[in-house]
Amino acid sequence: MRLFYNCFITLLFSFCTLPGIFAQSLIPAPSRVNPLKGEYKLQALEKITIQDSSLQNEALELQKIIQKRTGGDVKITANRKPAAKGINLVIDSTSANPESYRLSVTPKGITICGATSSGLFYGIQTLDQLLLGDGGQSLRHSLPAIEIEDTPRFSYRAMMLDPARHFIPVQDVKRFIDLMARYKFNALQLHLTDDQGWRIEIKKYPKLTSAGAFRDKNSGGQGPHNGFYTQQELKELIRYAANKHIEIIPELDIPGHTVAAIVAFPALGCANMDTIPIQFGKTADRTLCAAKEQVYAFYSDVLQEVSAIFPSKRIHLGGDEAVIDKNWGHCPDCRELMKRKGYREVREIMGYFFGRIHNMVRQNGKELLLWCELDNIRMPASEFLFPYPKDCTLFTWRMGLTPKVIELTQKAGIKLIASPGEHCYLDYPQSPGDLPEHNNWGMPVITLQQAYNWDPGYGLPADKQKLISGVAGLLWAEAMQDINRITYMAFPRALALAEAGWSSPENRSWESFKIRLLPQLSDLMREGVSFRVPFEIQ
Ligand code: TNX
Repeated sequence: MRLFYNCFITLLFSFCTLPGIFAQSLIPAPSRVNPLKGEYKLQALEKITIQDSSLQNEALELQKIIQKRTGGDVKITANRKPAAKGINLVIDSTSANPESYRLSVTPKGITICGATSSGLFYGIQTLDQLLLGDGGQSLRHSLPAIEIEDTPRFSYRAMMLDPARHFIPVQDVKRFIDLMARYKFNALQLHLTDDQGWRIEIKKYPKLTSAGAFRDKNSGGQGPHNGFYTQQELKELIRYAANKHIEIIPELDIPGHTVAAIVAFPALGCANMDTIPIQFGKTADRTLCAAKEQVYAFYSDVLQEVSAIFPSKRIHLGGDEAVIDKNWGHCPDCRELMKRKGYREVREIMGYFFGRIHNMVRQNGKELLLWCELDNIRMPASEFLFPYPKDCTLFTWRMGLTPKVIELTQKAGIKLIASPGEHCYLDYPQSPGDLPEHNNWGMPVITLQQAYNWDPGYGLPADKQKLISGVAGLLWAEAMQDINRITYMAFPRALALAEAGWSSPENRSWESFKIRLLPQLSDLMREGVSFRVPFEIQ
């Protein structure tokens, strides 16, 4: 009898993760959904009960959701004992995964039980999506009884914004954070420095922003080419994101993508580089000089300030697309360095450069994140060199190279975040002929279906994918001038990515996703979020 019962429950669970009336708007798909008998009448909903005031932030999030979805005003009360009525928010720390939760709706009341406040927050987002229902009505009066158990597949689920190329005002970043939180993303990477702008206040070097953050001299300091975040603004943004259970990770790209810094402080570049034109705002093949002590002293100061602003344990320092032969290969100081160190090839300087920088990162108590560049590898295999240290995390990004990068990082014991060009580059067009209107670097199309049809673990056996800690969707902004364009490019592909990062492969299917997407699109439209209507899938 018990066996029969277990089989029945298993069958029911697997049935219910397929498109069905019970979970018709849930993105990302939860681990288990179990429909129960009856419904909960929302008119009876008067209060949210929390165990203690440490859950006040989550209760306030839920209170806003209830107001928005039902029109009702509910009180928040703190009480050790769960209440017999209303919604109970509780912590059950016995769960192994800090982000997991259980949500149960019965005719008597609603309980959300999180492993931590993060798990609870995700349970609240799921309840929000249940209240959205099929998206067809704006206010809801009842909820079907249901039980949901949910745990994320990956612990790192990120989006990257690029205010360096076009500045994004703080209130727009907050709007984007709100959207990320709804789909259970937990990290926002901010690409703060590049050829087109230096966007973070550094108190010791005010010229970085006075010269490096304003590339349009004719607009009175306004507009998408100009602007930077003060340290105070960043701290406020970090606090805002933390309330939405999102960690902000700063990125300062080095040694390439550094024109804005070199414009402010020309001595940071290699000597005798006048042959490479430097035009602020345009990508130029300039890099930092790897031989000058001044460069290391400067970044030591910068990293100290950045580390103090961001509580995140991680800092991203780029490492991509550095045109080293043209710079280090021709710079007398770098050639002298090569001689001193006995290097035969220019690319060996990269190990020296990041070796020194990485020590500074460690001294600040942070973990180094980098874009993985296979160009840095010396071939053939007999001379094989994978120059990344064990205690960094790499991002795989170049088109088609991810399986190779997984193999290499696995061998070297290095953690990996998956953001391959062919699925995660949300700056690429979503259909042929669609935006962006200028396509300087020949971007391929990434349809919603292509963004969705992706297993970040590449179907590998568990032990071969255990170092993959998550996914990241990238919104490079050379061609995005404001938040409306950013959300147009991000959505709905970010929902596909959210599901790749959160849901297990056995709970995912394109057919089911297409159905669950529709209520989400109505809701984004109701909220005035600009997104691309994926008319090709209907
Ligand atoms: C490559 S991805 C870059 C970015 C560009 C992007 C455009 C990476 C590590 N570097 O600097 O913005 O392509 O798609």
